[in-house]
Amino acid sequence: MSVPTASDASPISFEQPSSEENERRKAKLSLLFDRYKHKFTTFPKENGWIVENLYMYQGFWLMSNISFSVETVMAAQDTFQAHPNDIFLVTLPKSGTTWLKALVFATMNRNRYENKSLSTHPLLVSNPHHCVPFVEEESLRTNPSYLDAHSSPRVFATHIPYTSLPRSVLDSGCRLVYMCRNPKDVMVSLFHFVNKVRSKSRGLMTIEEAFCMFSKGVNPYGPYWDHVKAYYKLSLEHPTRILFLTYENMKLDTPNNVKRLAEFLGFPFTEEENAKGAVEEIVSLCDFENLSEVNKHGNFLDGLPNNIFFRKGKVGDWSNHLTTEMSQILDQITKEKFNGLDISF
Ligand code: PAP
Repeated sequence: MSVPTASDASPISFEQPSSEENERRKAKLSLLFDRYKHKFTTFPKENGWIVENLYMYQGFWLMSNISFSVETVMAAQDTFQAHPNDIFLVTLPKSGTTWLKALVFATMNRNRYENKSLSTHPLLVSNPHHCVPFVEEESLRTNPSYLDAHSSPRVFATHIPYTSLPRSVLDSGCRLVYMCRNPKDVMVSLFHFVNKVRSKSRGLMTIEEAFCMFSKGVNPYGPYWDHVKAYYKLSLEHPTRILFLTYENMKLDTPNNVKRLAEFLGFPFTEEENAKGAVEEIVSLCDFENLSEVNKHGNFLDGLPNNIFFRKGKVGDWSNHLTTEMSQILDQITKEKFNGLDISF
C-alpha cells in the first residue's frame, strides 16, 4: 500500500522570523484592532491573564491586541476559507498543541524526509509551531500564504471554540483532531507561561489569582469545560470527522495513539513501516526531551523564545502547585460539567 505524501509545494518557512517580520505582524494586528474595536470593546470584559483584558465573544473569553485575540478570531471568521480536505488540530492553549503539531507533521511528512539526513528534518531545526500554522495567525501572515499553497491536505491548528469556527470550516466537512488535557495541568501550565510573557508593569500573577479566574471559566479561550465539551460531543456525533484525544492517553501509549492518528488522517502505517519501527521513530523524534533540546535557543514569532513551549511535559505536575482545596474544587467542577461524558484523565 502506498502512503500518501503531503505535496512538496508547501511554502512554510522553517526559518526563525526576522525582527522586520515581527514588526509587519504588529502593524497588521494594529489594523485588525482598528477594524474590529467598535464591536468587541462593548462586549463583557474581565481582567486578562497576559494582556490587560479578556472579552466575552460568542460565549468564550478572548484576549485583544495580541496574535490570539478576539480580533484575529473575527478576521478568521470573515476571511478564512477552509478546503474540504483540510485538517485542523484543535486545542485549548497548554493542552499539548506543540506536541500534537509535531506528531501530525512528522506522520504526514514521513516519506518526504525518509532516506534523508535526519538533521535536515524541520522538527530538528525549528519549532513545531513553524511547521503547522494557526488559523488565528493567517490574517497576520507576512510570508506567502499557506492558503495559496497547493499542498494537500493542508494542516492548521487552532484554539477557536467550536461555535466560533469560521463558517467554511464547519461547512466544508473537513477533519478535526481535538486534544484535551486535565484542566488542573492546563491551568498550571498556563500560569507558568503567563508569568513568562506578561509585561513587567503588570507584575506576576499568583497561583491563587490564576485558580480563581480559571475556575470561573475566565481564561484565554475559556471556559475550559465548554470548549472541551462541544468538541467531545461532536466527536461522538461524527466520529469520522473528529478524533478526540487526551494528552494523558497520548503520554500513556504514544505509539498506538500515533497509529490511530495516522489512520484518521489518511496516512496509515504499512506493515512494512510497522516492522521497521517507523512509528517509534516518530514518537522519539517528537518526544519532550528531543523537542525541548532542539528548541533550547532561538526565537519564535513575536519575539517569544522557542523554549517557552517546553516546561516539564509531565502528567500531574498540578500536584506541585495546587492546594488540596483548589484541586478538589476543580475536580468537582469537572465532575459536574462533564457529567455523563466519558472523559477521564
Ligand atoms: P500552546 O497552546 O501555547 O501551543 P501547548 O503546546 O499546548 O502550548 O502546551 C505546552 C505544554 O505542553 C507544556 O506543558 P507543561 O507546562 O505542563 O510542561 C509543555 O511542556 C508541553 N509539551 C511541549 N512539547 C511536548 C512534548 N513533545 N511532549 C509532551 N509535552 C509537551
